[in-house]
Parts: sequence; C-alpha cells; structure tokens
Amino acid sequence: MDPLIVTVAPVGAELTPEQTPHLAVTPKALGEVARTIREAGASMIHVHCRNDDGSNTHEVGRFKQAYEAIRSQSDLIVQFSTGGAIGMSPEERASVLQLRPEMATLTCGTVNFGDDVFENSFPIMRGILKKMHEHGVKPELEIFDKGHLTNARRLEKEGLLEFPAHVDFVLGVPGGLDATVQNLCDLVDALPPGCTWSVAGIGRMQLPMAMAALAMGGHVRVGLEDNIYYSKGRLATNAELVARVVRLAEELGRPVATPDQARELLGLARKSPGIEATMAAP
Ligand code: KMH
Ligand code: ZN
Repeated sequence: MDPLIVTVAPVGAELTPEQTPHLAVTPKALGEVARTIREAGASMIHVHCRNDDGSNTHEVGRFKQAYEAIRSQSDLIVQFSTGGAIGMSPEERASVLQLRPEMATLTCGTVNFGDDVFENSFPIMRGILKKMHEHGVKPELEIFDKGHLTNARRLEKEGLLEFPAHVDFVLGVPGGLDATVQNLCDLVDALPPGCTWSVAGIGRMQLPMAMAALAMGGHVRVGLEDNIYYSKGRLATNAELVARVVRLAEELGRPVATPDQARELLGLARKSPGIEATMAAP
C-alpha cells in the first residue's frame, strides 16, 4: 500500500468559535495549527479563512497571510478551499487561486447541505477549473454524492479535467451520501483507474471512515471542519485527530507520508523549497 497521506481541514466555514476553543481564526493561529499537525504526521492542510471576529472570508489578502503563516511553520502541502461558505459568489470562491496554492478543491456538483444548497453548477465548476488551469493549481475533486463522479467525467470529456485525479469523498453531510463502508466501496469501485483517494467522514463517522480507508489503501482527511470531537462529549484538537490516525496506521504497518512523499504520490510538480517564490502578489 502507498504511504498514508493525512490531510487536515482545521477551520471550515460552518464552525463557530462558540463551538470549540480550538478553531484557528487568525493566520497566526493557523500557522500554529500547521506546526502541530505536521509534527503529528499530517502532510496536507485544507485552508478556509476567518476574519478576527470568526466570520468567513475568502479575501485574497487574508489567504495570502494564512499561506505565509502556514509556510513559515511547516512544509505541508497547502490546499485552498474553492467551496468557501454557503452564499459566497463563485468569483469570490475562485479569487484565491491567483495565489497559486499547490492544490485547491473542486466540488463536483450541487448538493443539499443541511437546510442550505451548496451550489456547484457546471458553469460554476468550469469557471473554477479555468482559473485553476490559468494559475497552475492541481484540483482535489470533492465528491459528496455518487453523481459527482459522473459530473467529473463530463468535465473530463470537455477537456477541463484530467484523470487519474486525486479525489476526496466527503461522506455524511446531511443532504449528501451517507458515511457507510458500503458507500465508500461503491465510490472507490467507480473511480477511473489510477486515481488516488481520501475520505472525510463527517461528525462521529470521521473515525470509522478513516479506519476503513486505512485498511483499503486510501488516504484520510481529519480535522475540525468535519468533526470537533475526539470522543463523545470531548472536544478535539486537530493534532490529536492526526495523532490517532497515525497511531492506527502504525498498528497496521502502514507508513505515513511526509509532505514531499505526498507530493510525489499526487504528482505535484513543485517541491517545498521555493513555493513562496511562485506566489503571485494579490
Ligand atoms: N463549506 C462548504 C459549503 C470546500 O472546502 O471545497 C464547502 C466546503 C468545500 O467546505
Ligand atoms: Zn472545506
């Protein structure tokens, strides 16, 4: 099996500072999270940003500060969110791509999201992908439902996406596909050959989905964006969630990838030194 890539989504857009004291609101706090999760064994960070009051922002300057803070503390692969928060415009969501992060997410279809709708029409997806091409950013395909894989194949036919790709199954969102091992197996079976994949189980399904992925040879996403608890009623830090997955991988005899090993597995051209030099000014 390939070495395990542990991605951490520490912030998200739905969490509030009232729910957990461990939410990284400032770029400095995000840099500190980057240091602790790297020490615990993570190789990639999925980035959302907040204003100082905890509200969501996709402002380019704030993402630049976050990128710099993360890079000053770690050699993690930096992956920006283009999903942002419900209600952000597609242009706002795509604007941060001008900073040329190594990777960014592309959600491959519209999905109910609690009582809201997370909108990802074909025009929205095409717009984000065109910006990714313009700035040389590799997509991670976010799959909330099985039809999202069909949408991705359609984008491939249009020449906007290439397979094999790196795919993240986000399972257990109310409105998306349930986080079950059966669903995960169905999704993995439906992947085009050569893809790498990870799974992000939502809420209490984060741990069982991670354990299934560890056994299946997939990769794992953990972090407070998807789950704030270590166990029932006990709040987690991001580093604790990583450390647990790393311990489980060790028990299984599965090595854990360093960021540069993960870059190799994901076909990322850029190496950690010099990434800053590729960052365009906002
Ligand atoms: N906050 C969700 C509406 C992504 O980061 O690309 C979308 C999201 C997906 O978190
Ligand atoms: Zn996200």
